[in-house]
Amino acid sequence: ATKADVANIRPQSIGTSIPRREDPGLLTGRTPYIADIALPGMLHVAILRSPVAHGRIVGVDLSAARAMPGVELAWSGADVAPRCAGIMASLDQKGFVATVQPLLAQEEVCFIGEAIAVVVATSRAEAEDALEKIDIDVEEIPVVATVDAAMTTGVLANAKVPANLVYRSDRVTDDVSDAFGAAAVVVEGCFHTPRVSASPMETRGFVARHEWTTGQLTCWAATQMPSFIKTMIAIHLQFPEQQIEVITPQVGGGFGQKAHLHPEELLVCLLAIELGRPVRWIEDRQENLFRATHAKQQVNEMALAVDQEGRFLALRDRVTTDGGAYNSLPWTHLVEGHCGILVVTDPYRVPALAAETISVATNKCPIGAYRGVGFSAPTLAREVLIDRAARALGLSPFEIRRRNLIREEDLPYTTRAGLRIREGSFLATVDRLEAMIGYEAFRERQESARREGRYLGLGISIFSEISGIGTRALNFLDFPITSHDTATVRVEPTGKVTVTTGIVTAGQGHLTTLAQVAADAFGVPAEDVTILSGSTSHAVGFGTVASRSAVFGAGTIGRAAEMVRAKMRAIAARLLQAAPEEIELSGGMVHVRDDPGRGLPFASVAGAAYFAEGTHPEDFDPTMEATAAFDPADIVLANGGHAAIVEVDVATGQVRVEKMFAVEDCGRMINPMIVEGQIRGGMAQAVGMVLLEELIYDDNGQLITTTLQDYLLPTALDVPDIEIAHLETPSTLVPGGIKGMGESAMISAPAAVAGAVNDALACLGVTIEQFPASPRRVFAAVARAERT
Ligand code: MCN
Ligand code: SMO
Repeated sequence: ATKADVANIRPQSIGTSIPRREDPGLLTGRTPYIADIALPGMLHVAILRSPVAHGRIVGVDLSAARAMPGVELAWSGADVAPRCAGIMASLDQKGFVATVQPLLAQEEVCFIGEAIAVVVATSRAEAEDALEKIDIDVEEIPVVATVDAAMTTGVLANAKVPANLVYRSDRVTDDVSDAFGAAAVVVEGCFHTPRVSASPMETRGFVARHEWTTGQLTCWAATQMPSFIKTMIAIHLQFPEQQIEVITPQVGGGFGQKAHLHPEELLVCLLAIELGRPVRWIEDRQENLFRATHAKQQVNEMALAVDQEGRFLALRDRVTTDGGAYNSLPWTHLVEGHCGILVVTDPYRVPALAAETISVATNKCPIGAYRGVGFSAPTLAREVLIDRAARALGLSPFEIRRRNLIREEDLPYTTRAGLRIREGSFLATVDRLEAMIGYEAFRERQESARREGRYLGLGISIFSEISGIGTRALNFLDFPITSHDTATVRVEPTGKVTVTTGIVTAGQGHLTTLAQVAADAFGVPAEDVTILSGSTSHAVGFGTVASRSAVFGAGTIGRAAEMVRAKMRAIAARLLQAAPEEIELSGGMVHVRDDPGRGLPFASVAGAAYFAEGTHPEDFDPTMEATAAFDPADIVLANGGHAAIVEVDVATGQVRVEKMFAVEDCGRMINPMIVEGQIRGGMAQAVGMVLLEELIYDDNGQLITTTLQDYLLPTALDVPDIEIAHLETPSTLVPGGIKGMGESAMISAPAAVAGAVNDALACLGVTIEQFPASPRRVFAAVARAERT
């Protein structure tokens, strides 16, 4: 067997919306987060962060801070440098400029909020008081506050990044000039997507305890990637990996922000080792806004050439990403623009593609992963342009998409960027969305509203999502990383099932859905299965990122369960006097396939394995557990579409989202309720990104949105009713036919909202290409149109 083998799982519990077992703990506040960890003798960390965007550190005087009450230790960059050189983020790609991010700045600080010094004290309050006594002498140097400045001024944002250029890529460079020359319609735009923060409800946090007698380093981390963090601690601190355990009690949301190795995590380990006492760091909300990773800020200069019938001839895209001062590990600056151009034509037949991406360093917080990684911005630009082309040709937005989407007979279809699309229900998605919306009726309503001075708009977006990301998908995206997960499945003597997994849950409900998978693998009820997750001592895994957990959960559990099933079949065959191949597990029984009456309860067969040697076939190995790895044989693509109806108040510039729609095809759903919860959450974030959220830096590189009063997250008041429909095209690459979907709404719902705003204003000749479409921007655009 190979790690890509697809074991058979017959859906039974899969497909049902059983309640989430994590909810009683979450809803009653009994589930612990990092800030709930209290260890005897624990000390607390406060971090001094740079008040300037760019400077040379002349001196850091810690003497007064060290003399403050309760202070156990104070360090600056000079103290840390001999212990750890910093986080080296490199990629084996031609032209990629690696960066080293020190845990505490040494000679240079490169953005507001970069850590300069740290204090450890008996309480957080004492640590914060001591921070105020630290005397820092930082000589300010010129700031690179924008992409334009990065590319024109000659000032370097980070002395180690020549010309401020971290990466330039032109992997797809078809000659598109003929296509553009021959086009009946060319639509183009310059789309700005904002710098946003994933803003998880629980901020980052890390507790470390080093037991000097045993050498054990135990860490409690709010992370999506515990196994990765464990290995990175070992490598960066040259610490024996077998003596590290990373525990994730419950992660209060991550959305990509916690899918990195953060400098603070290594720093807290060093402090715990140095002090021989447990050390805790909890990020506050302000730190989260200016120092946890930012995301998505980029400009897509895109053009689409279309013929008279509305068929796409070519697409051109030039993406410039404002990536901040360093690369985050492991995703680097490539996480946005570069991934984006590789998926930019996604579900459409586009015969020619010329795409270029550059990523530049600025004196801003480094960007990192955020739900919809790479996809959100180019999808928004593409879908808004498709709507514009439809208007120019007098086609409906559904019709133009129908004419260009990949059809059944095109499969497998390889995009110009080299993405092989094996399956997808693209046309069915469009038809379904059109029916849900009631397109004709909407246009009539839009017309009559307009006569009353009200501006309604409809936007739609079609996507496919690279889900269940493993080695194949990572390599396609130019991350030369091999990834697999393992799970261990054990049948207990009483017939209950214990599964250990490397998957860590950040709110997705894996303890429930993975139990459903394991239940179906053995034909037992889900309540007979327990999922153990949350510690690196359980199993290995790449982490809960890139919509991979459903796929990897099903793959690892499916394969490990198959090994244990074979043992159950061997015993049952002997007891029932049948051949092992004839034995099946279902309905809590182990029985002869075509004769369910000839069977034994699952628990009896399990018990026989442990307690009745006489039932064992010759040479039987009674290890009733197995560990298996999984990594899909090819890229697992889910697909779907979104739509939004908005109303724009042209007198105030205010946009209200009236209703949103989603069609999701993630293959077979494990738990439809959880899938719908994922969609709703992502759609709320889409409303935030397109209408509200923006991290704003001024010309000096000062972040001016440092509270949630300035950085506007969507609330229940901003998120409308959401109607959801499902298509189910099972994947052949994954046990149970499952595909991932955790990012889908942030991949394509932003495009739907942006398209709806543009549709509402099209009759005024107004286009909106800069987001968020705040009242100020919309109002100004309408006023500009009225003047001309
Ligand atoms: N699921 C299902 N049937 C399917 C596919 C998925 O029932 N066919 C379920 C899964 O079992 C899982 C959930 O839906 O409970 C999402 O599954 P999947 O698509 O595999 O994504 P992951 O579990 O790997 O979660 C990661 C994904 C990402 S990358 C981001 S970013 C994001 C997201 O999940 N962050 C989240 N959703 C989030 N939801 C919450 N509450 N918190 C976050 O931080
Ligand atoms: S941004 Mo999700 O953690 O891949």
